[in-house]
Amino acid sequence: MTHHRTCNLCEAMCGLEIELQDGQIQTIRGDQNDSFSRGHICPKAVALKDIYEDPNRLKTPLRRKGKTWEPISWEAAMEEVVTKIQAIQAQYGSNAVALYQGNPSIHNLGTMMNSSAFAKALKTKNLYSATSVDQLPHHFASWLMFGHPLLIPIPDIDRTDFMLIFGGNPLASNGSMMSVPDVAHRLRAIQERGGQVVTIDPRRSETAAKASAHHFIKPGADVYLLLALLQVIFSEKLDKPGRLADFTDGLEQLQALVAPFSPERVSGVTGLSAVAIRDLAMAFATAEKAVCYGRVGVSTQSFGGLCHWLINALNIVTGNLDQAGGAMFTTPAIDILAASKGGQRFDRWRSRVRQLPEFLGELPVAALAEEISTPGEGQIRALVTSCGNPVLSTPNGTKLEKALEGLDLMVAIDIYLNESSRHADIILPPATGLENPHYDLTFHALAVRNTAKYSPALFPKAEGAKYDYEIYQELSHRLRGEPGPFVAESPEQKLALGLQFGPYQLDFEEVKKQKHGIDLGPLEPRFPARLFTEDKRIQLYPDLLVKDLARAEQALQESTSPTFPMQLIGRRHLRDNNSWMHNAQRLMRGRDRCTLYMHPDDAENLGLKDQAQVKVSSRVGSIHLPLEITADMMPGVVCMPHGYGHHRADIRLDVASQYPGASINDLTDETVLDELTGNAAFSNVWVSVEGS
Ligand SMILES: Nc1nc2c(c(=O)[nH]1)N[C@H]1C(S)=C(S)[C@@H](COP(=O)(O)OP(=O)(O)OC[C@H]3O[C@@H](n4cnc5c(=O)[nH]c(N)nc54)[C@H](O)[C@@H]3O)O[C@H]1N2
Ligand SMILES: Nc1nc2c(c(=O)[nH]1)N[C@H]1C(S)=C(S)[C@@H](COP(=O)(O)OP(=O)(O)OC[C@H]3O[C@@H](n4cnc5c(=O)[nH]c(N)nc54)[C@H](O)[C@@H]3O)O[C@H]1N2
Ligand code: SF4
Ligand SMILES: [Mo]
Repeated sequence: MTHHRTCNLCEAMCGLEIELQDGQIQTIRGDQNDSFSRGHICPKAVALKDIYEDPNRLKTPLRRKGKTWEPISWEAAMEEVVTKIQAIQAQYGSNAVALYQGNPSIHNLGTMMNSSAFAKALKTKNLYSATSVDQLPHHFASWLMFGHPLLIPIPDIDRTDFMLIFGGNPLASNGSMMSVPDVAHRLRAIQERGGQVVTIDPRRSETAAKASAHHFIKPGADVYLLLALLQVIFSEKLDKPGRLADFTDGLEQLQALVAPFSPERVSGVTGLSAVAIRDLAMAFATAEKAVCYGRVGVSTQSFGGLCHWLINALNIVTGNLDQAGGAMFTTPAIDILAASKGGQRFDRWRSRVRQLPEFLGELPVAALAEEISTPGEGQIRALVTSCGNPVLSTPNGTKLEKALEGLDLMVAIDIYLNESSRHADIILPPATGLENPHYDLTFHALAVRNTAKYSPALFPKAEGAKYDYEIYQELSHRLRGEPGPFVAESPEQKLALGLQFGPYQLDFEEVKKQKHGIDLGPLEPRFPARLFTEDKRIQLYPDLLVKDLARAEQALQESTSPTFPMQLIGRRHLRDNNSWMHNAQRLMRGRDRCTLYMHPDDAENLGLKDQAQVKVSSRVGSIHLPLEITADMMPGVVCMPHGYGHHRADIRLDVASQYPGASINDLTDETVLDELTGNAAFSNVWVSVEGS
């Protein structure tokens, strides 16, 4: 039997062709007929089989019993979770319970459709997610400029002549905030049609190695480069917003604002020569179709909000927004934007301890540990995590780990007993991956073509297991104290309605029949109609962002610390997926990937040899890992992957425990944020390195 589905592990939405014999998976290949991915897959897709078959994957609820765990029934687990949450809220108020939602939430239809109702049923303002260690700046800029946090510009990669990439490494990540299967081919095609791909990155990444040009930049300095690129474009009179000028406010103010940021002024702070900056600006502005795209490297830094504003500005000023070959907006078959309106989304309440503003109803996860461990009115006493591993994925994981130990109750909705869920009192494991039907609500809205695809479940859920939507709905039902027995509602009904009332009015039964997906065409210009701003105009000069520029000006004066003279940045590897796929043996073969990259000159100055064990320290802590000397690093900058640190005792992960690595987030600093958006600033962490 052959089964077709979409891989739900990353954002690329690759079509898979899975061969089964006697109920066993024989092969997992790329689906050549998939309308979007055209046969592309990466090694992680094959690990879907490993996750399905993994004996360490949890299938029944667990309750902590001292240092061990006992399986319990769903009824007992649900009852205990809800009774304890209600008791804690009765005693300490509803905000004493917090929720943290991690990355796989967005890759899971049942979670996508039910977790916000669950959050509402918890009646708490203490909502946290991986968004604040990832992409808040994208949403912030889109909200202020286009009126909706989800109206994200997507590079029209298949038609552009010039793709300028800030802080993204799609050859390792397969693209992000840009669903783009087989990105390597699509980037090569730009070059083959005479165009250019240029990367700005403190590391000569896998993508940089294939690009037409790469410029090293000092971590966190992108805001200055972006200001200077705009300055050159205006001063050389290369600004040509075209039809965008009819519905854009603030062009002249922006021109005045960037005027002081000449290439000469920012050369030192960015590490690019003034000539290189000027040439880059001219090349971008004179390309017929160009797009500037920024991702994790410019979102997870102190000026993430400013960076994404200025990236959008660069596309607008050069007439490349909402234009073929530029940064465009999707028309997804289910319009997730329609469900929520624009309006005030920021600073409606603040975190208790550090007074950090809420955005989109969430608080920065960098504040979670202190909200748990600081006594006083409003202290968090109970935490529910869902699809998340914050001990490894949020800044100063060590501090969070200690805080978790002090909770009255922790519940983890998770498929593994891992670094975070091991602190839970109760773990509720849902069916996952191949056991779930799938539709990418979010990623169809972020894809480089308009597409739609539904995947049926391949396997039934394990006996006695629950689907994620059943868990969320039942917890919500009980928390709300609804009368009568609980009846679960499958996500398919809502999916059918979303498709029927979406822009293409698709019939769900028809969508189901198209097992290779439906291609709904290239991205089309959508503005001004699609704008969510009240006056249907683009706001190029938003107050909050303009004011925040003062912080970047201020930082220009700051000097480095002698104790921690080097900057630490992160990286991703093709065979890692954040923190949670290291239990698949086939992904772990080969060389140790959890190493510290360092430039040869720095290694020589420090007297360090390749493969030596080194100690890396920051304000927050120290870790040990092997050194890898490489000229691909910018001098003064070191780099390691995130998602490792599986040495934490007593977790039952057979393979991952053999590849513990060290956690970068035992070094990253929870006090270093993009102060405007609340996003963690992983690229602005200063460290020292010594032999160990
Ligand atoms: N220093 C540094 N830190 C980073 C980053 C970085 O670049 N540098 N990147 C950040 C980014 S972009 C992200 S998105 C975050 C990710 O941060 P998190 O989302 O907190 O971490 P993940 O490693 O994705 O953990 C996913 C969890 O979900 C569980 N899981 C998997 N599938 C399912 C499922 O179907 N249902 C349920 N209920 N659980 C499931 C896994 O077992 C695992 O515990 O990390 C961030 N942390
Ligand atoms: N294989 C694999 N794929 C993944 C994931 C994974 O863990 N593994 N995670 C998924 C997730 S959750 C996400 S969010 C996406 C992320 O997708 P990407 O954004 O493409 O992720 P990275 O590979 O981390 O690329 C970030 C780049 O930014 C650079 N960088 C770091 N600091 C700076 C800086 O200050 N300025 C500039 N200009 N560059 C900087 C880094 O060197 C790196 O090359 O990937 C997704 N895909
Ligand atoms: S690139 Fe992403 S979607 Fe495609 S096969 Fe790999 S993990 Fe799955
Ligand atoms: Mo992410």
